[in-house]
Formats: sequence, structure tokens, C-alpha cells
Amino acid sequence: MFEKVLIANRGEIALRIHRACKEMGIRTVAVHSTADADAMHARLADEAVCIGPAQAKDSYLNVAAILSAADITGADAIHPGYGFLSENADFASMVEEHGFTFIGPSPDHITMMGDKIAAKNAAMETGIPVVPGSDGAVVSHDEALKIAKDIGYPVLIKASAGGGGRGMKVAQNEKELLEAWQFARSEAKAAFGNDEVYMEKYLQKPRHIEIQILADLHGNVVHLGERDCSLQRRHQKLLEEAPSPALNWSQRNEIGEIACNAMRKLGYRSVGTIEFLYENGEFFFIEMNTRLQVEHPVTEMICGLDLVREMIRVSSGAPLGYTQESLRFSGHAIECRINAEDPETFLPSPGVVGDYHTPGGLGVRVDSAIYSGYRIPPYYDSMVGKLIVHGANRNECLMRLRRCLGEYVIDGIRTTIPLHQRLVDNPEFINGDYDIHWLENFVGMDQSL
Ligand code: MV4
Repeated sequence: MFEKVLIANRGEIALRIHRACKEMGIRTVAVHSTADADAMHARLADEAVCIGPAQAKDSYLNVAAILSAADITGADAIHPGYGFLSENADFASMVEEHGFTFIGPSPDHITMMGDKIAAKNAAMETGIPVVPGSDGAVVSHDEALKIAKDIGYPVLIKASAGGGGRGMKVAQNEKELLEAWQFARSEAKAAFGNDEVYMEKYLQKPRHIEIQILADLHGNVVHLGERDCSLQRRHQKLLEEAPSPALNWSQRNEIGEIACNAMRKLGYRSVGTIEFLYENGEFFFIEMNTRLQVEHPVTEMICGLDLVREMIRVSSGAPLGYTQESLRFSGHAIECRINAEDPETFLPSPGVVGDYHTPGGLGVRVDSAIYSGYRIPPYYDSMVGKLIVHGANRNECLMRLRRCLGEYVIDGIRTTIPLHQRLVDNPEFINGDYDIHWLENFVGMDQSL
């Protein structure tokens, strides 16, 4: 097992990784920007190294500085968290070339899944159901017309280097197709420096359901059930839950087994999330994330596993030590992402945290790195915490969640807590009756896709 792990991240996830390490008897090294000298992750770690100025590109994305920090502190391994360098295959390679363990998947798998066309091909070849569409890139308007005629309108043009909804455009008919194809290509070129696009049948009212998998270096793979992440605004998730209110046990077991078999065939290691759109009882693969995700706690709460601990264990070569059959899912969990934003306009609201009280009690977890007196810097993501609540069933979970949101005090800044309070009282949400477009309508803001 590792003796010292460098945590190449900040905020709640850096703290989350630190906590897992301490419980495993592993010493931790925090890295931080000059803006984060007072951040909780830097304070709690056994050692802290300043790696550069506030701007992420100069610090949390500064590969040379991070590798130097690992070198001078004598770390054995580097955990990238989510965001920043977590899905950067070159970073993962360089970490390994310098003799450290990258706590995550192989660089080749990161590369494969970062290329959405390659990811979809791999999914298809390993038996995962995918959205009907083009076989690879769509390189001409003529080709686009032909494929769209085959699969039927509406169609969606997507960027192969895509993510976060950029480089995507719907075409409702032949007339709209040329413009959609050109738009997606030019947006993809501008956003990712790569204008390769592909085409899919546009699913109009799907849910977004993702399967968590965990794999060791010895070919053992388990799935940890699904998360329903349909409640998003502008491709930012607001609330996630496990299990999905839309699935039954036979559907869950079936898609979970398909996911595990596929990952075994690919020789995948570490944690990963296979994203699906789910409509009319059918699953359609869209992408795979090769990192720990923000919403991993809802999975932890229903399966009783520490995913970060498991991720570290398998990276050190330890076998999973349990089978799919031995895993038990219990109850229901919901996570609310709390952002330092105006709950109506969503404008960022950085500043100094005043009075601060977090909810507690049975089945309640708050993952956050803020504290009373902490100045939230304006340079990074606006998420200031996650409230994760577990209950024996969805109703108990919702009752507990309402109680917790009512207790939560974060003074001095505006937060999205009031929005969550409105959401958990909404009859459609209470019934679990929502799709990927439902939240946009609920928050009363329009978005083209
Ligand atoms: C889709 C889709 C409908 N049909 N693909 C958006 C981001 C990217 N990761 C995949 N996305 C979508 N792909 C087909 N064939 C609708 C979306 C989509 C979406 C997906 C998940 C969660 C929220 C969403 C919001 C708008 C569009």
C-alpha cells in the first residue's frame, strides 16, 4: 500500500480524498494555489505545497509543478479527483513515467473514452446498447443527409471531442441539417480544436442514468448500481439520486451486468461511470467518464462502500475481495449540490462565509471544505458543498432531506439551498416524474437544447 498520496485537487474532493487516505493510514500531500493558502484541504493535509498563482492553468493544471511537489515530498501516488487533470491522459502518462502511481484508469482508456466516437465504437463492440446513428465521423453534408434519412429525424450532431454539451446541435428536418452540421463543426473546432462530429437519433425525453463500475488490476469488475442525474441545468447537475425512480431490479441487474462484461473485455481498471440515456424502457450508451464523479456519495450511501478507498486499494494492486453477488444495495440516497450562486439568477456569489451550521443526524452527510470565516475565491467552481441524505426508502430520504435543507445555514453568501427547498416540495419531483429537460422548465429559464 502507498505511504504517501499527493492530492492534485482542491475543495471538497481534496478533503474527501484526504479523509480516505487518513483512514487507510496513508499520509497526504495537498497542493494549492496562492488563492487557496487558507483552504481547508491545504490546512488538513500532512504537508502542503504551493504550486502557483490563483488561475487554475498556473496551478491546479500545472503538470510540472504538481510532479515537482510529488518529487520533493516523496509521494508514491497521485489522486487527481474530478475536473482539472483527472481526464488528461498525458498527465496520467507523465505521472507514471516519473515513477508515481496514477490513481485512476490507464492513459489508453482515458484517451479512448475522451474520443466520443472511439468510446461509442468500444461500447458497441463490447455489447453495450448505443444510440442509433452514424458509424463514426460524418465528414460531408451528403453523408449527413443519407444517415439522417436512414435513422429518421430529429437527429443530433455531436462533437467527437465533446463534453458539457458544446458542439451539439439538433436538426428537425433535412432543411435544418446543413446548418446544424456546420454549426456543430465550427463550435467543436472553437471549443476543442477538433471539428470531427458524428450523428445520433435525437432522443426527445430521456432520463440520464449512469452506472458506476469498479475494477481491479486482476480482471474483477463489479457495478455499484446506477445514479439518476436527469436534473441538470445547462449541463450542470443540481441533484442526483440512487437508485433511479425509473428502474426496477431486473433492469438494474441487466444493464449492470452488461456494463461489467464490457469493462472486463476492455481490461478497464479503477472507477468509471457509463452514461446512458434511458427512454421507453431502453438504455442507450452516450459516454463514459474515466474519473471519480462529484455524485459518487449517493452510490456510497446505498452500497456502504468507500469508493475513494476502493480506488486507492485497487490502484495499489489489491484485489476487490468481493463479488457482485456479495454486494447489497440498501435504501435510497439523494445528493444536493450547493453552489455559491443566486438561487434565481444563478450568478456566482463569492465572498466570506459568515455563520455556518451544517445539518446532521442519522443518514446525513455533508461533503464540503468551507468554514465560518472562509473567503470563497472567485477563480474556481462555485460548488461549496454537497448534502447527501440516506433513507430506508425514497420517501424517508425526501422527508430527511427537507429537514436537513431547513437546518442548513450558510450566511454571508447566496446559495442554491432555497432552490433545493423548492424542488423537494414539487409534486412531480416527489413522484420521480422527470426527464433531462424537466429542471430547465422548473427553474423558469429557457435553453435551446
Ligand atoms: C443526447 C440527447 C438526446 N439524444 N443524445 C448532452 C451532453 C452530452 N453529454 C450528451 N447530451 C445529450 N445527448 C441523443 N442522441 C440529449 C442530451 C442532453 C442531455 C443529456 C444528459 C443530461 C442532460 C441533457 C441536457 C440536454 C441534452
